[in-house]
Amino acid sequence: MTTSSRYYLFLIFLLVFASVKAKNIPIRQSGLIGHSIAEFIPEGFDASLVPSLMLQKEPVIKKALPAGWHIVPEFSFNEGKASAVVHLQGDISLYGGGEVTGPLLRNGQTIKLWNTDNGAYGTDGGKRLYQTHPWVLGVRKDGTAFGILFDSYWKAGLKTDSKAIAFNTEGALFRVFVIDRKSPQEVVKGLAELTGTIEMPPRWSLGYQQCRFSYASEQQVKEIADTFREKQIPCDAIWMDIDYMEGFRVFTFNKTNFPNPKRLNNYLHAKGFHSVFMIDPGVKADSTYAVYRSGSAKDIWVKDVGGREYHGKVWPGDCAFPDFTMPDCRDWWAGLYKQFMATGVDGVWNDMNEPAVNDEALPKDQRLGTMPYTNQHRGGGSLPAGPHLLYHNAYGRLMVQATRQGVMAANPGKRPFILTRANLLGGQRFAATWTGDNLADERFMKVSVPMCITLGLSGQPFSGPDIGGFLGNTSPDLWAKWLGFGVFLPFARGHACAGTNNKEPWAFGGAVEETSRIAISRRYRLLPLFYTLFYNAHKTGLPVMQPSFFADPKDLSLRDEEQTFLLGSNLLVVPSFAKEPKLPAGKWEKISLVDGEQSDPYQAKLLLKSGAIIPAGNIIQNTGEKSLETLTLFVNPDSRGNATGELYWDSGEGWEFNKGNFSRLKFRAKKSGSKTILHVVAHEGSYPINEQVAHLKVIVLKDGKEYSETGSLKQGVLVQM
Ligand code: MIG
Repeated sequence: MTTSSRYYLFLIFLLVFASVKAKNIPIRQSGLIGHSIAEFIPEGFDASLVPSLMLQKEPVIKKALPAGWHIVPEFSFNEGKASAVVHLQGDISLYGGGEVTGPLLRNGQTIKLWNTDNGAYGTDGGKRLYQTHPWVLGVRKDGTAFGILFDSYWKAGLKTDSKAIAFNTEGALFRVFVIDRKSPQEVVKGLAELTGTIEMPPRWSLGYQQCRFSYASEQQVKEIADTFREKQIPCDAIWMDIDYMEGFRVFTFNKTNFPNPKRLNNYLHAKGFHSVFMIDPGVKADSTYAVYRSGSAKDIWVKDVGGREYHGKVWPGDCAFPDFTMPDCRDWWAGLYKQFMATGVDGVWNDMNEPAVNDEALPKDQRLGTMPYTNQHRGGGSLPAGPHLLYHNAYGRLMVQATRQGVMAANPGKRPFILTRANLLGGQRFAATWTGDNLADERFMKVSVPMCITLGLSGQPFSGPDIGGFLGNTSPDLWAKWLGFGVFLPFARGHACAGTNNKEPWAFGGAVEETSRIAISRRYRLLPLFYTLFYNAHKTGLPVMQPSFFADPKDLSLRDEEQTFLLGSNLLVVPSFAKEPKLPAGKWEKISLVDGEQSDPYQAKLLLKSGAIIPAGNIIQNTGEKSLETLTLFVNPDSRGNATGELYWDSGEGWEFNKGNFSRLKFRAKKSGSKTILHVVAHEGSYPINEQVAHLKVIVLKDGKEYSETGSLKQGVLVQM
């Protein structure tokens, strides 16, 4: 029996046996699988119909639910479609859902989980986007919190209103995981216990990234790179969009415009740049094309309902699509990266992997924008065969798993950097993300803040928008405003659609060029902080970018604050567009990083929390330069004169840090009479950080004034106030 006929038999079975009205389904099994993490398995759950791809490992029920556990999902099943509802008691602030537009506070929102290429997607919610995150975070009035993971990626809707959270799928019964803990931070860490964390990214991926659809030739790429260096605007990577390929054939290079990728990559490397190249899933169905031929020989293409090789139109014309559910296919795809990476490519950008298919030739009511739901995926390993309706929302996630596998195998000594447009909850383990085709428009600029916060609350800490806006022309004013805070987003990349104006930092005139230089230099000064936060995200799942209400989860006035955001838990970023933002209580002190920022209205304001210390480095032109030559610590002593903070550092590349070759410093500042004394109070790891830090500069902030002194890591610093 073929996969699809088995699937249809299953559907017929369901239609015959399901009662007309939604049938409530009892819970077959429940219990604790971790610290305050419960699993609920409905009667009739069949793992082969809802294979898990979000969880990092298969959970094991260890204990019964404790008495008084009150968040219990109710399952129902109607005409083959499974749902779960969680009823809410009291006032709860809801968050999450992954890549969504609309407000940060998700009470009263509905999202459709069906990965879709939906350019200019609007800003008030409701539209489908590129990713699927069936996850809701709830925060109670008292600051305690819970999270609900619906473990199904069948096509679904997720409705979060004040009385209930409802997840309605078009597929079989699924499991639900509930985390109930003392704070939202602890719940987000619990999500990481279920779905894993990001791998440590290479340090260069935290620098500023410059992209355009497309830099048209090797010559133009070199000119862009040279201009950054001439103008002393820091930058770490130049991105190659689809036009570098030969006729949009993936894993090829255009013979006229990119004849020698190795030469280009060498050139970029010599100037301290890295390169990122795009790879799409669609493979041109062309029997003279080696990638298509090898895929065909391996028989790894997605099949249509009749068992024939499916073709859909994308950039290159008719394409076959790798069936990433098959382990053989993933191995084959991974293998393609060997030669590709050998040209010196540093990072990979996987686009169009919803997958997007251009079916505009079809009548409007028949267009899907993707492959037919009945297409067949063959699975293998732990994945059963299933229709596209089942695997659609996992397609990008499986693609980046294979990409990561290939990039790792090609350069085992390096940390992969992969950016993906489509993904699934848990997919942060494989790739970073950006928020797709936004518009050069103030509303898109503003919504980019809650979008990235929400991704962070949904397991994906490494995200950012196309700064400046992708579609449409960007005005100097919009660019300056957006970059002024965009440099503090976890992923900081400028990008522009074909046919729009130039959007490099110098393209908007002299004044905005200076604003751009200051903004980007500020990010580079904060590289030690960013790196520390990424390490923490890798270790614990705590997001790099956090909502301001994390500063005080009991303060109800912060619950819908979405103009400002925190970097880690100590630094508040207030974008220049922010109107009357609600600030967390306490004495936050303004810090200043780069000359000229004080008088530049486009720069975001940076406020340091009372009792906190954050590390900053030098202004460098790329992350390969000496960031820590002067390590600066900004200190905001609390009312008793105390403050603490930390720095994580390592070589920035490779895996030696896993063997102890890193340095993790803890700092403590204390008041002593009219002085503040700063010491390193703990030092973990064997990385020789003392060789990097020639000077330690401590800046103590008090009532808007700075007091500073220079010393060394070993001796500490005494600051006269
Ligand atoms: O159909 O590769 O979102 O970032 O520049 C458009 C060209 C395909 C969509 C991506 C965008 C990229 C563009 N791609």
